[in-house]
Amino acid sequence: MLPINPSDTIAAVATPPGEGAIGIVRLSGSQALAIATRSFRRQKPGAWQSHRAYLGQVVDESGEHIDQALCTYMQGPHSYTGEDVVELSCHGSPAVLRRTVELVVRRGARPAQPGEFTLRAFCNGKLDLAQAEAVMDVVRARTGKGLSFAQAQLEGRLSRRIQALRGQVLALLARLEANIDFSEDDVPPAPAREVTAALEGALSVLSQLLATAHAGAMVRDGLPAVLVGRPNVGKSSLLNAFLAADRAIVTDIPGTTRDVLEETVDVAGVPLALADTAGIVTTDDAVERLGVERSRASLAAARLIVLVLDGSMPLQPEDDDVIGEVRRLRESDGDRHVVVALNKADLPVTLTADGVSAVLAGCPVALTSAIAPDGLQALRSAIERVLLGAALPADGAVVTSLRHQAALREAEAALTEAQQAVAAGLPEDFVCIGLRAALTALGELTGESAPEDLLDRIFGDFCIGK
Ligand SMILES: Nc1nc2c(ncn2[C@@H]2O[C@H](COP(=O)(O)OP(=O)(O)OP(=O)(O)O)[C@@H](O)[C@H]2O)c(=O)[nH]1
Ligand SMILES: [Mg+2]
Repeated sequence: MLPINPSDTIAAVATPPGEGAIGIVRLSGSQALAIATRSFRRQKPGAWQSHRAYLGQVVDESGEHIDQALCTYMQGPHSYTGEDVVELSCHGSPAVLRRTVELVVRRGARPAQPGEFTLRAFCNGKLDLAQAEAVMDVVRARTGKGLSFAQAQLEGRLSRRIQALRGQVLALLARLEANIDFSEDDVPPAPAREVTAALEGALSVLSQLLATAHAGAMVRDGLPAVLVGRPNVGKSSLLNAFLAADRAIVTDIPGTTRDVLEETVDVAGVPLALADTAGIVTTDDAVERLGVERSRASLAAARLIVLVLDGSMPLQPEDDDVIGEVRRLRESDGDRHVVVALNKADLPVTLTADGVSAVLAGCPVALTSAIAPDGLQALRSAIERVLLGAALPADGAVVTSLRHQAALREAEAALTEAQQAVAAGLPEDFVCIGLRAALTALGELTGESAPEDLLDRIFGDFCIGK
């Protein structure tokens, strides 16, 4: 998606739908100020200065006041899009915002497409593609860690690593191409040792970046998780403890929860879509049976299973049934994580971690209490370990997007082929093919070589007004 017409001035509401203290209508393009001056009457008329806010009224063609507003003018290129930008900060009323957008459209603006402001920023060189994507990640971040990764990417931390890497690969390519073009002894050939070392350096940067991708994606996208177990072990109590809120009904009657209840929970910066489920049990009660079916569906869909057991009593036959189901699921898909919560640890402990390991080997077991202060600490740490593994770099570049991960893997494969060509003593042309493919893959990440349909996909996913 290249801008439909880059000379159009675009307009959109930039704040969320619904009521708010303030709602902003944003304009970008060469006519932004002209349209604003036709739609906004300043309280103190005068010359417009960039990066100043002016109080006045949004006024329609007949002179009717739509709303009092603050109008901020940002002259290009010193603006978000790189073009002239005007923001009208009105009262956050859906009626005011709709009428204001309709007015500026009648005055010559075009309604913006989703992501079109950021697309313009990208086309005007204000942001590269990875940074543009980070804008949406900042908007959508659900945990503090997700936000700091998105901010780092927006600030250019990943882009700089990629640019440096592209620079190294380009230098090597230039060197080899010079050899091919002037093979009549003018240029000494690059020794294979040197080429190999350069390729190894680039590959090691790629593998450092890729090592962050799994955890980075978890933090950005989260994953579906489920609390399962037989009735009365404390699943709903644990959900409430995670949320520090009285969200799910808790009673001492087995079979309290009938329906699946899902909430987002932040564990070590990973937004878990955590489902509390009905206790899994064989029952004649028709309603409970439907609940158990839903529990099984949530269990099958989860990437993280928190198997809850009551540590204050020995394993019951119903526990064994649930353990068997979890074990089968884990064996059928190794990418599914399981953590055991040995709950009610505030009571005298009967069931131990060793006892659990004897029936379910290889899963971390955490002592939990839904009622004790800090009763979830061990469970949180266990989840962090199974999901994130080794610590992520606090200030380094982290790969969070699957698209970036795929581009880096492509670059890695291309450089590996180049390395094999060197090792096999193939002509330099073969090495150059690999280097060029790596450059294209890296360019797709930052946008230098992004095809139009890729831009369509990326910016089409943005919200309107961003
Ligand atoms: N002492 C103690 N009691 C707990 C703990 N967690 C839950 N309970 C109690 O155990 C009983 C059952 O708790 P729930 O959270 O409703 O259990 P559940 O697994 O959701 O039960 P179902 O919805 O019936 O499957 C309630 O009386 C809770 O107060 C805990 O950590 N310690
Ligand atoms: Mg329950």
